[in-house]
Amino acid sequence: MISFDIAHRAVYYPNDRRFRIWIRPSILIGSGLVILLAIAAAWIEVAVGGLPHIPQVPQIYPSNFAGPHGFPLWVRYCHFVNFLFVMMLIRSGLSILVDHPRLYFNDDCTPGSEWIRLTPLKVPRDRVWTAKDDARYISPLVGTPGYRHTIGIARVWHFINVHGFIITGVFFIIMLFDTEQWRRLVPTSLVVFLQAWNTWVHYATLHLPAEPNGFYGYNALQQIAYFTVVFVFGPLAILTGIAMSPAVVNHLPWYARIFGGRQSARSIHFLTMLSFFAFIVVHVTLIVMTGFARNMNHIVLGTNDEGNRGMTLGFVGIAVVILSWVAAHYISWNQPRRLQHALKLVTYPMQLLTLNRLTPRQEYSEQDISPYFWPNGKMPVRSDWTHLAENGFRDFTLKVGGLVDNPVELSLADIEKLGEVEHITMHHCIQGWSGIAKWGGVPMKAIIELVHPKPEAKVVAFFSFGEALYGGAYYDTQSIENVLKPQCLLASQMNGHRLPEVYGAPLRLRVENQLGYKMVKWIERIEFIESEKQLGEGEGGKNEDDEYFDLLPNI
Ligand SMILES: Nc1nc2c(c(=O)[nH]1)N[C@H]1C(S)=C(S)[C@@H](COP(=O)(O)O)O[C@H]1N2
Ligand SMILES: [Mo]
Repeated sequence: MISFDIAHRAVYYPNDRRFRIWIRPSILIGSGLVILLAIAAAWIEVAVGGLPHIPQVPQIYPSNFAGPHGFPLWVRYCHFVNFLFVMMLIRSGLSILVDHPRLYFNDDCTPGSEWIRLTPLKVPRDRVWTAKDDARYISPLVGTPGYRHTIGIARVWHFINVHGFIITGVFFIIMLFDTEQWRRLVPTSLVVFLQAWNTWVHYATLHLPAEPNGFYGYNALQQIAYFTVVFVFGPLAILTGIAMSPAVVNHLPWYARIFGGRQSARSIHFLTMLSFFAFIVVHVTLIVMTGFARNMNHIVLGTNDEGNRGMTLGFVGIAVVILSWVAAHYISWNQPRRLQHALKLVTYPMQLLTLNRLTPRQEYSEQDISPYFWPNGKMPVRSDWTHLAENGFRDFTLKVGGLVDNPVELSLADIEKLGEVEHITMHHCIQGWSGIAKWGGVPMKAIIELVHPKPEAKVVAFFSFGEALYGGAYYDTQSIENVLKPQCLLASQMNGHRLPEVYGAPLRLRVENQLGYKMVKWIERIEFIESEKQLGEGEGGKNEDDEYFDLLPNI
């Protein structure tokens, strides 16, 4: 059970729960104009030439449709479970989104450069404002699990359901082409586009065109809409989701560029969600308006009659979907640890085999460095850290010990002598923002060669001077194997200067194939251990323990 004590309430259920959406006026006006133009064109066409004729869609009528008519069981099954998964993806996605309630088309995420924000707040520039401060509340009626800063559990739902979504999608597409059903969805002649326009002209001028019986075929607009949902929105959602993975983007920076960059991919991911949602609204409206009982029999029972059974069962199906949200809510707050472990069971082995193998190797140029870099985490308040900070960390020593042959205590000057390197990389926070910076420091590999871990040491733990969100010292762990990969640094420099206090002075970790919370700031000491299970709650880090984040966040 997640406690709702004062500290947790302050985070999950803050006083400021206002919901505001701001959209960049040019985007609002631009998209408004496109819609208005399309509607105006329809009215003008009707005024000039009358309502256009909509001929029969050629490809799918009883006379020339070779395969079985109607909706086989697998179509009806996919339709239902896909609805279940998509709704869960939307709800958990909204919880993830409001953890950084701003969307950009640039990878710097400079406040003010967003095209949409779901917060009434502008980022204050006169004090430190962390990305966690910026997270917003969302009602559990809309989001799973909802409230504020529940991104750990929201990700569990998102990633569990995305497996169902992808498996259903792949199965559906294979079956489409294995049967004649693909002919319903895939436009096979250019005439379809003309017919689609004519159908639009009918709708836009408030006429209901004569409907083909969907049991045999769709009108052209419908066909294009269904085609787009299956063959464009679905794949686009998956591909832009992958473009947010630090392991992928840091190995193959060009992959994110296909979508205009990492943040543009996140924006497209969001727009795809909106398109799915808009589709569902229009789809359901038209289903109701064009013979609800018959349509429901088609898709629920696979029959083509006017009885009520499909409708009734359909409502039961909708009730099941809504119950799944209630159940997810209940499980989220009562069994968060089990949920975290359930996801780990699926994704941990799979990530070890796939994303985790991608070695970080990105190199941006000086011009790419972000003018603004969101800070995160609580500045240390411990007196030993503040004293060290007062004289520029000259007296700081880093203790590296645990299961090693040669425990050491190193000053910043000693560390520097191990050989410093620099890289310009993109940082990915779990909350969704990114930023590019130049980091300088000593590769963890050099530290490992110096201390020489014993064979039983498998994990390296980084302990911070700073506290975590709900109190207690911040720490995180890495497998030794991962810190031996390129671009894993104990960084003491940022953008050519000594690491600023806010960004983790005197030392912070950089692990470019994982999310930001793995990169402990204000490092106090390093310890080699057998397993992460020995520390804290045993989940591998303070955020993993307290906020149910993943042990291995390659995505
Ligand atoms: N000690 C400590 N380190 C921390 C955190 C924290 O809260 N405490 N937050 C992490 C998170 S969530 C991120 S995204 C990065 C942020 O690094 P930045 O402040 O340089 O952007 O630091 C990570 N390291
Ligand atoms: Mo983060």
